[in-house]
Amino acid sequence: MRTRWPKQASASTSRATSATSATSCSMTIRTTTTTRSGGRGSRSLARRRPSPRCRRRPLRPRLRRRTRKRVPMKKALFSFAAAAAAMLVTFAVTSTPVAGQGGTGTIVGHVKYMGPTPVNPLIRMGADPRCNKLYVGKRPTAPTFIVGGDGAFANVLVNLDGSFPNAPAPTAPAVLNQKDCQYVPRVLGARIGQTLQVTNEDPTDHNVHSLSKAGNDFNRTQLVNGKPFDVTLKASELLRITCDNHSWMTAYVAIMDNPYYAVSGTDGSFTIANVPVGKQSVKAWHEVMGMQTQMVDVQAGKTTTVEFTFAPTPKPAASAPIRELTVLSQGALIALR
Ligand SMILES: [Cu+2]
Repeated sequence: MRTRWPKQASASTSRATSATSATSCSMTIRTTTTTRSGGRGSRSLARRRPSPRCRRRPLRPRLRRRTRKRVPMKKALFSFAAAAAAMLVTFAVTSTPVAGQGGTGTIVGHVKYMGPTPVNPLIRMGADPRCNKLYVGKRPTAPTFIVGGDGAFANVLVNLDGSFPNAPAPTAPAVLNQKDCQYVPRVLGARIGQTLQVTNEDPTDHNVHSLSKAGNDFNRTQLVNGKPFDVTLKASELLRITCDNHSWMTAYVAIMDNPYYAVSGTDGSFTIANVPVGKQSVKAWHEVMGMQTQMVDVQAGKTTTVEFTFAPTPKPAASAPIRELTVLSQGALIALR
């Protein structure tokens, strides 16, 4: 029996399609009839039996689908390009933001020392007459505490703690000088990959020795009027440098993996520029007073101010003399006044 298809199918555009569809349905009916007895194919063939819905379904939906697929090549390419562009825009909007994309700000701060200025230890330079000669009539001291009249606290390393995008190390070297038989500066910031250049202005020999725990080892003798020597800093650490010829000489080189650090000057101030916006952890470190941390909120194009105050730990108060001793009960409570 041949299936009759509705007449509303368009004769002009779907003649071939109409014939194919009709044939397909009629073949399905015949096949189902011949394999109905069972066997492996009966189940799948049963599914191919034309349903009343199949018989009643007009051809128009299928014809429409085929018509849509015939898109001109130029139009198809244009649509693909537009879709790709839309995907890129969507990715850019929804991708995880990278620190710094939201702009940068500046952290300006001040470090203060509260309390009586500590007395720095006296340096006896008699071991090297050439150093001793530089201090005739003076009493050289170790520059451990450099405190101004208003409490301005120098040589405090300030840096941001966190993960930041990679930034190239400065091409200019970080310079550590030896002057008046001391390291100058006492505290120095530098970057991984940066060159540490050691110079000598003294009328004596030095032996520059790094006490590294991270692979920044060097131990170099530097003669009077010797040429500067360079060392490439390899790993992040707070590197202590001493001199094997002069036991009082000490410097600290903070080797950073990001550019966000500074050392407070003699006025106690510091500036860290181009800081990514957002919450930032700011650390301040002094060789004797230790570490402090503060959180700041950096906003794009703005300056955030932070102040660190170091103070000596108060000594426990001396116990007052006992004036009166009262025994409240036998061996239980004793009140001291
Ligand atoms: Cu030395």
